[in-house]
Amino acid sequence: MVIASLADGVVRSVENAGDRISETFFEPVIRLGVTGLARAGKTVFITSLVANLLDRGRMPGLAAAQEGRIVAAFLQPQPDDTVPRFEYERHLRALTSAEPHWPDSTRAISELRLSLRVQPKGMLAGLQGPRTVHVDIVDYPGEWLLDLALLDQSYDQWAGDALSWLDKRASAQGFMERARAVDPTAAHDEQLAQDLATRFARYLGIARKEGYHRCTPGRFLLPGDLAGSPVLTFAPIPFAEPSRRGSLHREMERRFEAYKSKVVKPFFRDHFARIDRQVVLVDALGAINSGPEAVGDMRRAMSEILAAFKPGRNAFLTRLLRGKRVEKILFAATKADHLHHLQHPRLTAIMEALTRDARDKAQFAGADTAALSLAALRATTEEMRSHGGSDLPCVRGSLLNPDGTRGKQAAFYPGALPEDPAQLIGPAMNGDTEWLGAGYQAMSFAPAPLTLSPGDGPPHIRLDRAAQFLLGDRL
Ligand SMILES: Nc1nc2c(ncn2[C@@H]2O[C@H](COP(=O)(O)OP(=O)(O)OP(=O)(O)O)[C@@H](O)[C@H]2O)c(=O)[nH]1
Ligand SMILES: [Mg+2]
Repeated sequence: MVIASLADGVVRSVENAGDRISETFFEPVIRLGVTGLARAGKTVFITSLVANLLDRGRMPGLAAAQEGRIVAAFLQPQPDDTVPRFEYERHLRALTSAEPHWPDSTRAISELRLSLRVQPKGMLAGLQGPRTVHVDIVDYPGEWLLDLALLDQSYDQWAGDALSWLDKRASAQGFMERARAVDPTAAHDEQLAQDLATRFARYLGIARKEGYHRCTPGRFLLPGDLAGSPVLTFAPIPFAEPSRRGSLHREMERRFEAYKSKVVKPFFRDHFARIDRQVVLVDALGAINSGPEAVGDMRRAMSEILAAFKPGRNAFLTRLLRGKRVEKILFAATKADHLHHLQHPRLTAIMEALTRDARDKAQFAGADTAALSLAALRATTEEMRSHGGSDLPCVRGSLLNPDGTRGKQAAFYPGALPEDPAQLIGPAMNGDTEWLGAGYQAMSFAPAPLTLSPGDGPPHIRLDRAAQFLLGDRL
């Protein structure tokens, strides 16, 4: 333990020194983390943000762009050699081809460096030439932040918790039968361990489809190159004294600890601890459409995710960060183009309410936070339609076919979001199974074919405001 924590500290301070030297003597680097739960809109957000920073015609809300002080923007090789590059060109091609389609699901960490040549403003403007600011954008799954809570738990605490919620869910009964039948004191058997882990992972996949967000350990759903390795070959099993050497229980315990030290800690040390600014994307409309349970579960997942941004909550993280903290956190409700702009303030209010507790605490710790609703890639236009004597604010777009292709054009009124977010959060926290009164319906739209004028990036809603909040003060 002591050796591990010393090593964490040393790596961190060397990195700190490196960051500081390059900032003072060379060119400032902003590390921008982009996270959110699966399908929140991370890939589309980064692709459109980068395209709109390269061609800034649609970025009036970004002051440096509006003032004409960004003289050049270009992509460069990223500084981290072992992190996959964010496949910007491929994702942009998907969104802007003649038959545009949404990019594939990504589900792992990736990184991209965008460099901006910026003319300083104020007193120095006339004296200095442009300077270079690097923006390192890091895309990582929000599920990985949920794993932070595991660091505070022993195997038996985690397994006990997991078994108690699995017990209540009908779709987990296949796994539960198997788990109840094992003898934890029997000698470890690799076939059995693999069978339990496979069933457990399969159940987590079902839970995700059922709309549950808190499906830890996070890598069971997104194993990447760890698939099949012992750190992912464990499952919760009941506790029984004594836990003997060589027993199934002891091996499960050992692998759980290995998952914490070889998977969870390195992510926080190598990636999370180096982030300066963070955007947390939330598909709030999707959750509202799925019903109160999904909203309640999302609210809990959000507060667990945001716990990672509260310094002091976790001893490992406190030691790792050593006083460094994320300076700005933006909470953004994505896919706002599903709604007429008249409803956007309500969506933002819901976003604020979903993250209120966590926001208050993060603010208290010195981070500057904001909430807004945006669409990284606008797929609809707005129109008013008269219906039963009143005007309904609608959006129009091409519906998305189940196979991902573009279907017919339709105008759509999703229903009214409540003015008071408590009307959503209340039933969600009470465990209601359906919204009372008028429902809310979501629609999936296909990306629209684009004809971009020179100098313009893809159409969006409030992406410039997001960029101003996240980067504006450093440009
Ligand atoms: N209308 C609209 N739909 C969007 C927008 N952004 C994302 N979507 C939809 O949300 C889906 C998921 O977006 P991604 O950017 O792939 O989400 P992600 O968070 O990277 O998802 P994973 O990689 O699977 O975790 C897309 O396939 C679109 O259907 C947007 O700005 N407008
Ligand atoms: Mg993605």
